[in-house]
Amino acid sequence: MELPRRERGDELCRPGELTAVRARLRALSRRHDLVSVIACAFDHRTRMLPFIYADTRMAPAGARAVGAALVDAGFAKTRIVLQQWNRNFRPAQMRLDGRIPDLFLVSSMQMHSAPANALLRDACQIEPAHRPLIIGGGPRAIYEPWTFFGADPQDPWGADVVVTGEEFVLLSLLEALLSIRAGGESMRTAFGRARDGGLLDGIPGLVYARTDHHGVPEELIDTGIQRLVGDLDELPHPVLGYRLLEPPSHKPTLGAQALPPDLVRKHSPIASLVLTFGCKFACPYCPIPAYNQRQHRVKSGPRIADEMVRLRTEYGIPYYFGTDDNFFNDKQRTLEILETLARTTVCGDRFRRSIRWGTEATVHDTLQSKEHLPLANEAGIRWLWLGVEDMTATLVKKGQSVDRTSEAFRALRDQRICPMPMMMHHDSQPLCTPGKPYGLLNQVRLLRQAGAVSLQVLMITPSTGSKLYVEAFTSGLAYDSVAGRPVEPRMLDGNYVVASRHPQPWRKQLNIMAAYLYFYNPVRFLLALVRPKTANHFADPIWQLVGMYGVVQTIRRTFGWAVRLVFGGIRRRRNAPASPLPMRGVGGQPASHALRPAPAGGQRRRDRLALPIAGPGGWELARPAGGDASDVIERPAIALPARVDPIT
Ligand code: B12
Ligand code: SF4
Repeated sequence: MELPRRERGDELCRPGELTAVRARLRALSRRHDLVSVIACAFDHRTRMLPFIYADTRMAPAGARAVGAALVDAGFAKTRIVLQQWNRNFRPAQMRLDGRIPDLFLVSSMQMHSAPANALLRDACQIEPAHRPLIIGGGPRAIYEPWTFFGADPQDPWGADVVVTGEEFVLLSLLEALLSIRAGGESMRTAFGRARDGGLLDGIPGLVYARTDHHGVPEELIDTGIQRLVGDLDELPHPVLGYRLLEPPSHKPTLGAQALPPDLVRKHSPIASLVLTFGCKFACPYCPIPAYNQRQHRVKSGPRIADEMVRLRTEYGIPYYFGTDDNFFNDKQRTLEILETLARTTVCGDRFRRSIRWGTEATVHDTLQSKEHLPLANEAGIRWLWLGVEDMTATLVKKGQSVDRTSEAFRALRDQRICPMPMMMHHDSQPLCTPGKPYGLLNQVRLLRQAGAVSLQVLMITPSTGSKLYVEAFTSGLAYDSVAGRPVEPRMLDGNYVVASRHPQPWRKQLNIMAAYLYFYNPVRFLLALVRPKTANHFADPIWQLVGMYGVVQTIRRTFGWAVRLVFGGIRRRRNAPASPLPMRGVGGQPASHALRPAPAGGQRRRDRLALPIAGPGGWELARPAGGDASDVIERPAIALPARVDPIT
């Protein structure tokens, strides 16, 4: 189920609204000496392909954006702890400026839920009188805010409030709290008063708990879908966030100083930067268009140039990754960005000599902008991740085909831009189809021939906030456990087969390994040394080396799951994950972020689901079936231990 859409015309903040709240907070902050710690949750068990290097060497933009917003608002005593670099960090022991922080913020993706919950639990060990106000946020919060609240009265833990939106929501919350906070009052107490006085209910994008007198949550209140900031130039500058990073360490406590600017590049040589948000396509397995309320939001060319140049000169960061959903989505606005960057110089040097960057786009839009690819080269683009998914467009149609994909790859290579395909494996796709381009290996081969430098192959997996999400569960497509081992959030990354109708799902798991091994291997490495696919002679072999290391990690981590799929009994789910606590909107409205069951398979719904999908055993089978068969076991379980790996 997708996030509901706000009323037409009311999706965006008014122009200047974020700038105004930033200014008001700056005035307010002079009277409040706040200390804040932001922790970015990271489950190290998720380290494998396709992002084995970028996952730890690119300080996440979300936590940095929150930090930048706090500093910009006047709260300079802020530190960002990345579990990527600090896996032993314990919030109960954190002190900054000699104090227990006033605010403790946790940023988490869904797959990093386990360490995020451990952080929240640990923070709740702090005595209530000194406990910081605990705020949750990030992609997990956007789609499943209830997961930040413990529901067991015997074991209370959790956030005080969850932000289901972006900087504007957080800053609006802080403004509301600081406007009533008495001198010396804790932020948590001020929050309690604001909540009980209804002060938070006018800020869309929050979920908070109403608690009993022991502090145990009784119900969750959802203030609705956030308003999005349309003009991304209003966002605080990302240069601020890099000043706040906690240096890598093995200690549970915080260091005396943040990472010095001259060491930022060493630990985070790639900077992820928000350039645009949104995509005009509507792939049924993707939550992005609904999250963006079908809006396309952009930064201006001059602003992007300023961000990259300042990050390059202040921290020395040479590589950038645009967090775009589809960079070429709007040709005119893309051209404006590219033209500005191509004109910009960095310390007298041409932009593309100093700054190299990559981003994501679709095959269709890349071809639409084909004649502008020389400009993209001038603007410093060196890598383009393309959502090819399935070259034959059997899984989903978004303007790609074997010929069009090859054409786009050739056009990119001509401009020294590395094409980086992202593929989706699905039930109806065989490993190999001799003489036809449908099989997974056939497509990988074609992609490499066309110039692919890296490869992403993921199994199609229910994605929170997508159209198909709830139905993947209610139809019994999604697994609950295999051979007694539960499907955990960390496994929802597409690397594990956790939703399939294939009679031999282990084949799917092995297919992914085979595709990676076919692409990254010592023979190809040697070939890349003599006949690289890239203009830079070293780039192709280096990608091969990183890829080979990644393949080893992927096989090491997922092979056991393949074995379970061979021998184990599969228990399927019949219900989508939902809040164990009652959830409601403000004024008795339904809660916008509570997943509601999909309507029982009427004709209209079936038609819509079947539209982009074809092939036996694929997602078109994901239709509600009658009865609750949550405990259907397809093969007798053998006695494999239901082991759960330690988090670190
Ligand atoms: C760049 C990116 C990556 C990068 C870097 C990720 C990183 N850690 O920096 C790489 C390539 C490594 C990556 C990998 C993966 N990614 Co990714 N990635 C993205 C992408 C395109 C941009 C993320 C970003 O930086 N956005 C910009 C920042 C500013 O936005 P943000 O993080 O959402 O933060 C904002 C708000 O959420 C909020 N916020 C964030 N934290 C907090 C905390 C608090 C306290 C508050 C109040 C607010 C708040 O404020 C921020 C500012 O607006 C997003 C899609 C998207 N457009 O967002 C997917 C996305 C984050 N990725 C996703 C996924 C699934 C993955 C992978 C599992 C894919 C895969 N199978 O390999 C892996 C996971 C790897 C791993 N081990 O962690 C999903 C997460 C889904 C979910 N519900 O958790 C997303 C959302 C895509 C999607 N499906 O919609 N990814
Ligand atoms: S093209 Fe990519 S970003 Fe756009 S809806 Fe499809 S999967 Fe999502």
